[in-house]
Amino acid sequence: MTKSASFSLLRIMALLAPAVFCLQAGRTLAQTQETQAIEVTAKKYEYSPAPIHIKRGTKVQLKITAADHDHGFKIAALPDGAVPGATPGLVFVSAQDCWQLKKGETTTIEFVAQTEGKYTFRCCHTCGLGHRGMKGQIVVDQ
Ligand SMILES: [Cu+2]
Repeated sequence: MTKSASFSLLRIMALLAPAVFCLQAGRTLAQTQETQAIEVTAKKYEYSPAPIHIKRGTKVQLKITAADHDHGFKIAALPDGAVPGATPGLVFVSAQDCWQLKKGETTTIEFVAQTEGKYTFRCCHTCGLGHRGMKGQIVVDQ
C-alpha cells in the first residue's frame, strides 16, 4: 500500500469512529427511555396475561389489579437459574419482598427489564386452596 493510500484510510477510520459511537449511544438512550405500561389481572388462581413478554431495556409499569380477592406479588430480581449474588436483571424503583394487592385495587410496580431471561413470580398472600399454584412469568426478550 502506498503512503498516501494508508493515510487516507486512516482519515476515513478517524471520521467513522465518532459516527459509530454516536449510533451506539443513541440506541442505549432509546432503550432506557422507553416506558411501557402493562395491565395485569390477578384472580384465583392465576395472573393474566401469562407469560408477560417484555423487550430488554424497557422501563415497565406493571399495573396489577386484584379482581376477586386480596392477592400478592413476589418476584426475584434474578432470572430463573441465575447464581445467587448475580447482578439483578430486573431493577425495581422501590423493591419489596411482597407487594400486597388489595381486592378491587390496582397496584403499580415499576422496574427496568435489564437482563433477558425468565422471571417467575408468585402470589404471596394466602388466598385459598389454589394459592400455592398461583404463579406467573415475566419473560425479558432480547
Ligand atoms: Cu394467593
